[in-house]
Amino acid sequence: MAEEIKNLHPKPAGLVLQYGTAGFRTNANQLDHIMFRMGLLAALRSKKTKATIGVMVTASHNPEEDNGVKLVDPMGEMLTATWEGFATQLANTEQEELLTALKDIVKKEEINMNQEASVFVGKDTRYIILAHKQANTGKLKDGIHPLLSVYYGLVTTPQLHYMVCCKNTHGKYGDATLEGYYSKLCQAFLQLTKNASNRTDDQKHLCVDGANGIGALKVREMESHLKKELQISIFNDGSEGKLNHQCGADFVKVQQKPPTGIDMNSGDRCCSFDGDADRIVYYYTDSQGLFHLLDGDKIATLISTFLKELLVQAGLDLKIAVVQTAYANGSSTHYLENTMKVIVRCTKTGVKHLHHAAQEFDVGVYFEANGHGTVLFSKSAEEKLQQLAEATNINDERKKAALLLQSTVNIINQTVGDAISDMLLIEAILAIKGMTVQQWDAIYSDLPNRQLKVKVSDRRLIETTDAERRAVSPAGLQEAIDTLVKKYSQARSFVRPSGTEDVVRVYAEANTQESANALAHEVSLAVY
Ligand code: 16G
Ligand code: ZN
Repeated sequence: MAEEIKNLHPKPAGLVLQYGTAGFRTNANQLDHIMFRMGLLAALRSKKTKATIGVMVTASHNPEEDNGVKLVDPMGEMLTATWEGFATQLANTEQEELLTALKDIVKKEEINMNQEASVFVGKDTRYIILAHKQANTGKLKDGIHPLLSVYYGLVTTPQLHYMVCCKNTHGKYGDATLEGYYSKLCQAFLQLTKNASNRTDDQKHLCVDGANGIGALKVREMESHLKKELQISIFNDGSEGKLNHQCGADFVKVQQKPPTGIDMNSGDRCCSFDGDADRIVYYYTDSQGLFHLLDGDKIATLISTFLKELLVQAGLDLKIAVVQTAYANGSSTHYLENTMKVIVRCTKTGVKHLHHAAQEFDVGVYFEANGHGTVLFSKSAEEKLQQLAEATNINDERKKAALLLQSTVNIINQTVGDAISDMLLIEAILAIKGMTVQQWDAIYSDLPNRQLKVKVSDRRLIETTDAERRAVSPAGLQEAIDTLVKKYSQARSFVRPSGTEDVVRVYAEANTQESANALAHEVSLAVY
């Protein structure tokens, strides 16, 4: 085996890649050795944790020519930080050092090589689109012994996270199959929507932009489980358009306009997934043709309001919090803190940071403004809910709330943000509350905002603190930003180096769109 490994999938000499915020992501042509080595690393991680590990081949919202890979830890969470470091080391080891690098990890982590390994592998639609002669998963297979792995084929990223968690909790979280996933989520959806009265066909109808990616295929697979309680028109299903090109959640959020390829009438409730279906944003156009975006912040507000009301009705004293990042619109934070009166935490960008912060509460709702998010329930919260749902000595209102909360727990994919699961939850909440998308949008008004990216010679020169809201280097940059921000009303701005692209990102918000645009522009000049 050692000799085989040495010569397989050689790394181009000198190529350096980093396991970033969401794994490796770059042009698909540069990933041959990475796929192979991540297969090896996944097997080691599995031996170390004595559990099943996930490997997802995706580059999310990146353009079609990119690909990527990330590892999923036993409970369906992101790979732990130390192992992200191993992944980067292994990726950048020159070919002749590969065996030594692997042995180093085995030694450092005291891995028992006789322990069996088990790895679940999934992929989005990318490699098919690129029509690679040799599928990227083929390279993974070289790294993991075939008998040790399950190849799920085409799945969304959150579906793979879900399967890994199901496997390692021995079915307690659900069945580790796609069928198990659809039936758990859809049954919960049907339970929840039983509580909605007299829904019209319009209320049951939703337009979904699948970003020409995996999400569209999976929504189609799920449809029959929904028993027409949700009627979905799928656009950008990959049959014509290019993956993520002028469509998908990232495009809609950043461009603040509808995707191409969608046929929407004024007032229609629409949503967009990203390329691997772990993000979702909603939108509609009003009667004047004006576009309205309901992003991750609006989603977090809707969900946390719903949950808080149910907790009160159920008489459950559980600590609920919303976790956001610096990108959260100032209006959303203000509304959550001052009107909703829930705890709000801000963390660095990247799902793992939000996820960890949310774990500190009984009910932790986390969303990035870009639409990635979910809700976490602590073990004790789930137990209390269970007891209440089974109690016989409580009034009907409490009982009803407890049952609704239980179905809510079941509809949510707690392992990671999941466009399909979030969509079902949002649809159920709107149905139960009898709320239109316009009414949801009117809960608070977003402050106008602008995002820009700036190319610099070395983005690592920018270092930040306070959950990326302040720059500590280069010297003078933060002072310059502060001075610019003071020129505008209700303004806020920050800069941070991207974790996925070789750019610096600039965010600005203010009371008017013109001011937000001007501030973003001025701050980007200060970054040079
Ligand atoms: C990755 C992150 C996403 C984050 C984005 C920021 C995961 C699974 N994904 O896509 O949460 O918002 O990076 O990208 O963690 P940036 O650093 O380029 O702004
Ligand atoms: Zn994604």
